[in-house]
Amino acid sequence: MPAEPEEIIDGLLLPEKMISPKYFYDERGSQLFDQITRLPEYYPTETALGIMQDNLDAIVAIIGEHASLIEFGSGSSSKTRILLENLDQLAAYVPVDISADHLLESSNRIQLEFPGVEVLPVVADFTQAFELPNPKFMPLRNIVYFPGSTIGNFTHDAAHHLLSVMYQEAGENGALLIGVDLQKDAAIIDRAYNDSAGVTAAFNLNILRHLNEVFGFDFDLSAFTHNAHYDEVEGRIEMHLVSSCDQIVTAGDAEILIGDGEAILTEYSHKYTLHGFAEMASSAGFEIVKVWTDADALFSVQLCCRG
Ligand code: AVJ
Repeated sequence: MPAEPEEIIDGLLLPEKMISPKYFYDERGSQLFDQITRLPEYYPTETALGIMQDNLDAIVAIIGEHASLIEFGSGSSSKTRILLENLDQLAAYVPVDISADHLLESSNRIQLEFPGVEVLPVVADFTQAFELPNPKFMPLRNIVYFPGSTIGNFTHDAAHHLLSVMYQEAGENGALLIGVDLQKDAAIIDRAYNDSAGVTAAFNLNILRHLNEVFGFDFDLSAFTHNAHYDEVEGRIEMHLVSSCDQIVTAGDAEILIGDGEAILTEYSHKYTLHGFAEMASSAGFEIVKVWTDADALFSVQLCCRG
């Protein structure tokens, strides 16, 4: 990850302080997120995987043979393996991630596991258009894969922009296979981000430890508490770190005053209605060809084609 303390300081000097959720994922943060995915309260991961398993034949048939699978974000999860194991004669697997170390390590592992698939990692910030590699075998179509409902981290404008980038990268005949978390009973969502074991709280606080370690901040982790709550009007989880006293945090020459009870926004996790997501996808050029959900309609996996 490029070192950008100025960007972080700018966010902390705003009237409504914020830190980008991309800073959650240092090594410890990735481990904690892994633990989150196994929590009984955190329904998205298990539900998404269940949807993929239950509809694997249909998903594989729609994607077809000789596709190139382009995964936005790091590709080491079980949601990637299930496709690599089942797609017919994949032309290539192209994981795209901004963090080179993590990307190259996990692509090496995937390459060893799937010697018959050409693995072509791309180090890039996928929120902007980037160049795709040329596989040895010409793919019949590109399938952009974005499984974890990471789209939820983006505001509606940014999500729309990201979908436009995906549209461009999908190319002629291309498609997008995307996980989208759905609006539902607020209590279920609140529980998923306020687990009883406190793993989400530790994940949230770890962002400060990460900033201390990499960018030289002096955050006192014991002076902040985790707060996550579902805003039904906005249709999103808003996750904050709340200061439990008046304090001054420094990084180099910068001084950041944080008041008692003041909150730093660390993450949005937007939940969509089927209609709301379809509208946004179509404004980026996509047509929704198929929507798969679980029996309780907690989560969706959607196939969007270039219209
Ligand atoms: C990885 C962005 C999909 O929004 O649910 C989990 C991150 N944050 N618990 C989500 C997260 C707190 C997760 N995403």
